[in-house]
Amino acid sequence: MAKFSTEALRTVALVGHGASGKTTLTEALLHKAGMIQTTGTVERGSTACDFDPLEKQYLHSLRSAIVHIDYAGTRTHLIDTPGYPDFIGQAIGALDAVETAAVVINAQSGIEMITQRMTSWAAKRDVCRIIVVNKIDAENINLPALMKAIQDTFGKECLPINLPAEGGKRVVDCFFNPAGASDFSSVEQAHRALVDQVVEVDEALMSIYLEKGEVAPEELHAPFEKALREGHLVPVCFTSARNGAGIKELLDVFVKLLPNPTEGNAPLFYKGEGDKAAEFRSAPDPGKHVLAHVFKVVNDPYVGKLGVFRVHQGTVTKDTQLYVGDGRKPFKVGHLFLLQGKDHVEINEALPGDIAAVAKVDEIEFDCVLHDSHDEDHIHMRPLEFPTPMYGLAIEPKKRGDEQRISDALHKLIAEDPTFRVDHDATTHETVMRGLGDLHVRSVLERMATQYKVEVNTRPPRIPFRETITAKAEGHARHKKQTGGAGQFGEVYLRVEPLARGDGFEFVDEVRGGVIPNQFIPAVEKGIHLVLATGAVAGYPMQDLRVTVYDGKHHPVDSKEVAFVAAGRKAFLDALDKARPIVLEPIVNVEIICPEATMGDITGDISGKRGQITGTNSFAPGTVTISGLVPLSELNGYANRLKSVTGGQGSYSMELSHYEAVPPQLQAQLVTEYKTSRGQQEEE
Ligand SMILES: Nc1nc2c(ncn2[C@@H]2O[C@H](COP(=O)(O)OP(=O)(O)OP(=O)(O)O)[C@@H](O)[C@H]2O)c(=O)[nH]1
Ligand SMILES: [Mg+2]
Repeated sequence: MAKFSTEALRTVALVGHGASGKTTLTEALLHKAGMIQTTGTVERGSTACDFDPLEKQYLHSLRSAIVHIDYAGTRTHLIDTPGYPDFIGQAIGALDAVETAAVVINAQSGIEMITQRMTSWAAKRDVCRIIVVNKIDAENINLPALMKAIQDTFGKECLPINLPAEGGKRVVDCFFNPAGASDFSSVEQAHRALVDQVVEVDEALMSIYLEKGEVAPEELHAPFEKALREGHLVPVCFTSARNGAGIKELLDVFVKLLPNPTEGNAPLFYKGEGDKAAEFRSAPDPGKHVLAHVFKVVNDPYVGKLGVFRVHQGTVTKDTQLYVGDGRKPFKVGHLFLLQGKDHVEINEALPGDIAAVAKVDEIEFDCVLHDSHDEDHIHMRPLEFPTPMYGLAIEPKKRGDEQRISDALHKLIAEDPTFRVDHDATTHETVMRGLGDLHVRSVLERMATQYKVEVNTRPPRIPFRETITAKAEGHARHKKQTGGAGQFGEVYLRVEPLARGDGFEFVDEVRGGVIPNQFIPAVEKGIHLVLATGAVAGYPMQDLRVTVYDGKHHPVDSKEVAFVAAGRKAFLDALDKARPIVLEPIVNVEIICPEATMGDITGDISGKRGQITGTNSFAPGTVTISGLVPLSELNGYANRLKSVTGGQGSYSMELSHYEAVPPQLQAQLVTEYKTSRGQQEEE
């Protein structure tokens, strides 16, 4: 197999909203470069990147897929990422593996929510950006208006590097080409705008340019890369993945203009822990110590656990011994793979800029750093921020005895996906899986069934209500038991008071003169915690209150731990009776994407659910994003509701905002439910 030096490598992540054509574009690029003989389609499930059975079923990419394109003496490692909001975690992860993010925009629907999000994510991570306007063959599109919208939204540094010609059948280059015919704007103008923008980052070149009025394209290479690195230039290309327009030109942009690993922004690493961590940037030098970052973990049904990594420094060969993070024991690479969708090719070495994979190394986890020297312990990459999943579904095994297999499957799925979580609620005894949305959680369930052959029953999870108090109160209890031999004695006086929302629980010991001996104070606190866990009125854990123990009595013989646990518990219950306890509920931030025509119905619906609209945004013509604060308890079953209101066009995601008191009516209902369930338990 041909070898490519670091300078001959390119790394690109295709990001952007769902259905903008990223997977189809990857197919067209692979075909044009001669890497595949025929182009597959998403609809037929025959593409290199959407190879997973679930992707074929959903007609959406669910995970990032990695291919390589060898073309004109270079190798481009290309990552096709999902654009559906539920699977955005995969796209965020891919940004750490590349020099360039290519933001794909659907010419038909324009700038959409994920277009915007991924563009700002890429900028935040110092990744060079280009914009690819795809589907230029489609009917009813207005490219000049879209170009203006791109500049209005993302800045004047977004400049066309080629332009559609012959009614979108081909594109004409505007960087190396100073003139030519195009469908709109003018090649000459676009060329000049690019040169003007590029020379701005190089003063010496600028004065030559001002003097002569032109500079040779070769002289522009270094400043072009600098402009990309600084975000001073965001080139815009046009393509049709369907009729092939602009595909060769996009490959040429990869080869001639996109940064190789020595020209991009080297990623930020931290050495050390906490405040003492020092920042440094890796050097794309094959002779240095190895630093590689695992940005994707996947459990492949055929090869087992696959750790996919990007080499940032040093050379990884089959014989390299690699440490995983701070692990003491290295593993020998043995087999090193280059990925092409679902296929793997064995390779001998991976250089800085290469994306490769190792199989069956249990210690490898998402986001770990692989290195070849103990000096490199405690190294992390700048942490990525992922959205907090709140969309929940409670699960239980369909078959008894499946618990262990379910837990194993969930562990593997959690390891693959930073936006998927499983919580065990100690008070409700529920296992709740949480993801970013309905499709996300459903895809996990289907994967459990098809890949791991375990099935679970699901139901809406119990809402994680909490309790607190709203008034100050005093409590007192004396615990005394005399049964023949040694007795039990303990007496406690305490005070409770509300704290601000989110302040948790505070325990204060103000006992003076040893009236409760020091060694029994923890027993008093233990008694209080017994009540905290089960609540005062409706069976939910309590928060946001302070308990101060200030007086009591003991007995030299009969005082013991158990007596003070009991006295603490009873005194606390006594105080709670008078402290006007209430139930709190979680409020979530929701983002709903829906067709403009359904906006009125949706905002009305949200208001009817005790929700509050905090903003509406229209990124793409015809589509709006509605943000709001809504009680989580009102959103059970919302996926189906939204589906019916929008005819399946809407989607939503949510994350926790804060806790608030429930309305009195709901409180009364929760208290009754709790009393009934307790009554039943006692009967049993
Ligand atoms: N007319 C036209 N249709 C296209 C073009 N590119 C892709 N499509 C179609 O658009 C739809 C979505 O294409 P995908 O490649 O799955 O889009 P994607 O960006 O990968 O979508 P996600 O994986 O969900 O993020 C498919 O029906 C494609 O056939 C294009 O250039 N022109
Ligand atoms: Mg796709």
